[in-house]
Amino acid sequence: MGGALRRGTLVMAAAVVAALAFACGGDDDPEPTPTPTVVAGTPDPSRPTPAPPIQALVSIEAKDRAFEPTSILAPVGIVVRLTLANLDDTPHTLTVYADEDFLEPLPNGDTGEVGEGAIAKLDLTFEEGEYYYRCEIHPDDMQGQIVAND
Ligand SMILES: [Cu+2]
Repeated sequence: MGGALRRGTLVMAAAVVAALAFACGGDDDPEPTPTPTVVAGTPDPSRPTPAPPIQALVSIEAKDRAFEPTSILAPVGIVVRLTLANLDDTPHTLTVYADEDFLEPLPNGDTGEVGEGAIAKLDLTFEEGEYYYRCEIHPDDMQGQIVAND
């Protein structure tokens, strides 16, 4: 009887040691965080990248040489489609910048000239912060601000 009890205790002790060793082994070598790869340049037409889904829509009008609205709240981290409807009889652009001095245009943030009666779109993903847009043809008259947050 006594011998069987000792054997059981020894087996228990061995199991505890194994569990501790396993726990310690799990602590080192954390998985390295993969660095996001940014692919620049012209997309390869033979391997089209599926566009991310549009998840928010913001409509902007250009009328009487003014934007409406001139202040936009945008969500962070999803694709926001900005449309510019030009209701004037003169061309406008919708051009988005990361700074209020209009020195850092966003990639893919410029519609180019949008003619009379035409509609153009920009698909942008914002990080938290403030962005600024203007018409490149009437930069003093036509400006607006985008505030992006969660
Ligand atoms: Cu304009």
